[in-house]
Amino acid sequence: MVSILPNNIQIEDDRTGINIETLKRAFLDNLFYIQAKFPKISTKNDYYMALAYTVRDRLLNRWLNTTETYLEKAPRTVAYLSAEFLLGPHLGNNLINLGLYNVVKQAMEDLGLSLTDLLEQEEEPGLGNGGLGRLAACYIDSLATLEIPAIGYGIRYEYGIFDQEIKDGWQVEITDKWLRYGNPWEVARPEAELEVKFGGHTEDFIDEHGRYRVKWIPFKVVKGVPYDTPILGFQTNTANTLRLWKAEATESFDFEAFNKGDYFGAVHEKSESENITKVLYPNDESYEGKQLRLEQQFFFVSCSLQDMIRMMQVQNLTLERFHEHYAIQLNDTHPTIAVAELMRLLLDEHGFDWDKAWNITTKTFAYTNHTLLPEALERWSLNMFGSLFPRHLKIIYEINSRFLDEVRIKFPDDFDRLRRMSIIDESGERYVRMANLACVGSFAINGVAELHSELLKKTTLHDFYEMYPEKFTNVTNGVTPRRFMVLSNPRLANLITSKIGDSWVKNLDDLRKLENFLYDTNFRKEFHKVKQEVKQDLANYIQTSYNITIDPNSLFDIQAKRIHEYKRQHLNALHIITLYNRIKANPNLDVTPRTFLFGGKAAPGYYMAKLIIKLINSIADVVNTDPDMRDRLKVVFLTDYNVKFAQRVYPAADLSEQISTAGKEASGTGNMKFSMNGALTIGTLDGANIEIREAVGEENFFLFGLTAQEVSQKKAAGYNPWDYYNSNPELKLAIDRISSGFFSHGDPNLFKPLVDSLLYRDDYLLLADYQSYIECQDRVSQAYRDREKWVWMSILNVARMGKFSSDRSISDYLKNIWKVPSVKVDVPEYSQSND
Ligand code: Z57
Repeated sequence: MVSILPNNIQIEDDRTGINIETLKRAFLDNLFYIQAKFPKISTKNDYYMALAYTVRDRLLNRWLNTTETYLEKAPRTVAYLSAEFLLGPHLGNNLINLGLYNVVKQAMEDLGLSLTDLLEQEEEPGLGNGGLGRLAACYIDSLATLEIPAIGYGIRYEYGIFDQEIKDGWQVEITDKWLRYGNPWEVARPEAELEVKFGGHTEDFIDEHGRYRVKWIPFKVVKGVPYDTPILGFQTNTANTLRLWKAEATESFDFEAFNKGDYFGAVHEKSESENITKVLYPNDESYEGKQLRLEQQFFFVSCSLQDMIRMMQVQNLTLERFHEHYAIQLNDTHPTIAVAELMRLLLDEHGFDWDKAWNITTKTFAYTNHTLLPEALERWSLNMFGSLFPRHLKIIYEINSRFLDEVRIKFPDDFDRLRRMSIIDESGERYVRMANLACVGSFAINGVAELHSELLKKTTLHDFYEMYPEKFTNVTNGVTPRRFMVLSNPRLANLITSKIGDSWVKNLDDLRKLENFLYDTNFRKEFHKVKQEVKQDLANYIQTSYNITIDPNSLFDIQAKRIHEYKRQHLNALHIITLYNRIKANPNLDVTPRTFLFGGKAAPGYYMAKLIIKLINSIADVVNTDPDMRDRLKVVFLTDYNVKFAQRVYPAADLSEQISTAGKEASGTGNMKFSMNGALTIGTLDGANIEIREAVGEENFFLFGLTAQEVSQKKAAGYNPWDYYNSNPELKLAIDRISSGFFSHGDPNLFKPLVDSLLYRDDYLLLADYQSYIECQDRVSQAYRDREKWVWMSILNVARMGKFSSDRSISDYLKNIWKVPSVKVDVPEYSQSND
């Protein structure tokens, strides 16, 4: 292939060389020339930055050659549109994917620095809330690893998910200033800026060919500036691009206002525009209907679609083939306005007629649904939507009217069905229903685990399933073993590799080979030793950061995820209280020592979730200091749970809590990360738990609770939580302990809203599942006493997790939805002559 460099330019060895001396020289060079520091006056951050640039330099060859290959070959491309990418720190992951982890570690040691310390220094880009955002990050990793031409499009939030602090047991939110010290992983591309319109009105006109056309005269125009980050695959040359958009004011706007002599007005306009990408909305699975959020969605969608069109024009491809060139995945309904925006671009800006534009559009988009919770389904007030996007509303009306004609033909005289399926909700104040738009505008619709996809067809999207059964499919979620095994748990990864080689990192099914070592006592010992060492690491960390001593020989029982009533962190709390009560009643009871660890953020406006955090911390205060416990129970709420911290937590777990009410957790992905690291799961038949249990074997999984079907039957039959409260003394005592003020310094009011919600509503059936959960936990405690057996089960969990690699998920998307072939990227060898 042709070199992308002009002949007379050499890529310097200091920027590409990977032997240890070169790496050290390059590092010091970057420290000097980029950070403008020398070792004597360097901060830890200077060292981090110097190393980050050294690693980035070694990515650029692959990145630019990938870009050039795509430009030249114009291959079919996946565009993954997501309002969130919860990436986590880049440095460690890039070292793993480049295969440079060990040599760089050594190079740093030679210079008297610790790689672990430098990795700690990175502020992670927390551009997401939880599962959905982290899934997007795993998927772009796998797309690059599988050498698929792909681009991730999203928003460059200036403030990502808030940092959590705990004050007096309550969550306090602190703004996440992640860009404070600069971001060495991104490259701004101001030359590729685009304009996005908002508000105003439309005008109809007849064009020079006598055709009816529409013009959108906006109220304001905002600039979108792309910031690109390379996403390198594991041990491949493919480095795809994550393109995140930042909003800026247009010069023309400033200009107009300045001309009127309105200096403050101009500056105000500027900051208004830039507000669009200021901050991530911190709600996971509940939607707020805020105008700025809708503006964010349209902003990044419009930028991304215009960008794709522009790219095709550069490549001399006709837009008639847009759907052949791009497969666009809508990550939930957040980017769904793309259906209307692509129609607008094709109709108004590129002169297509309706049928042609609609044909292209509906062959382009595919939609992933991530939840059945009604409160998470997006619907925008028609007034707001119409005043921000007058043209899109008209387009949606037209889509809807044609769609409802189709429904009428398939289901004559079924007026209720028409009302339910309409993209416009007309039952009261009028709304645009984004899930309906996504279903109508996409050629594929998928849920994220088997059960979830089945329930979608039976409930939330039932009408759409009857209308378009062929669109529906399942893609069970997966997670990347690079970040969540190799990087986060090097001890385990090295042990595995020493037994079965390293092919499992790319072919996770190869972990099955571990089953051959089950009968090898030595291997089981080593496996157990690794788990204990990792637990010791976490114990040390907790000792230093929280000044709480926890015992690595106790059972580490961990629930780490967003705080939500359906995830039932408070059911876990009821178990802790039950154990506490048992020991109080019988201080010499022979209990299995346990350490309960919690981590997770509550949405700032979600009062009940914040109260659950306060409850856990209040229980911890009592349990951790009660001498009767004799250190047999410890409870720690780990502050500010994020990707960086998650990487410490998953490896150290013995028990993974996946205890959502059946039918509520679409998939879960933390469940996979724990299991891959050898934790056993206590869980309900919900989301991907079901498939995890199938994979690891039911004898290696602690199952409890009602099934999704039983849950809905029980609710239909009129569920009464008091029946359970009154008939179960342990349950009653646990709840009474909370309501009496035992955990709140005698204040019976503090937790009253929580207790009342359980006794009077219990939407998530904690009381119905309590007994089953407690009995299951008793089996867990028994099982942990037979450590040989436990280790056995733990090894089987690791060995049988192949299915849950995001590489498998992406292969499913490719085969069943995207149909995008892989493309090899060649990277020519440049001069390596300096050594
Ligand atoms: C989110 O993190 C998820 C669903 C949503 O609708 C929103 Br909004 C945010 C999560 C689900 O709760 C998980 O069960 C799932 O594993 C994850 O998305 C990825 O699919």
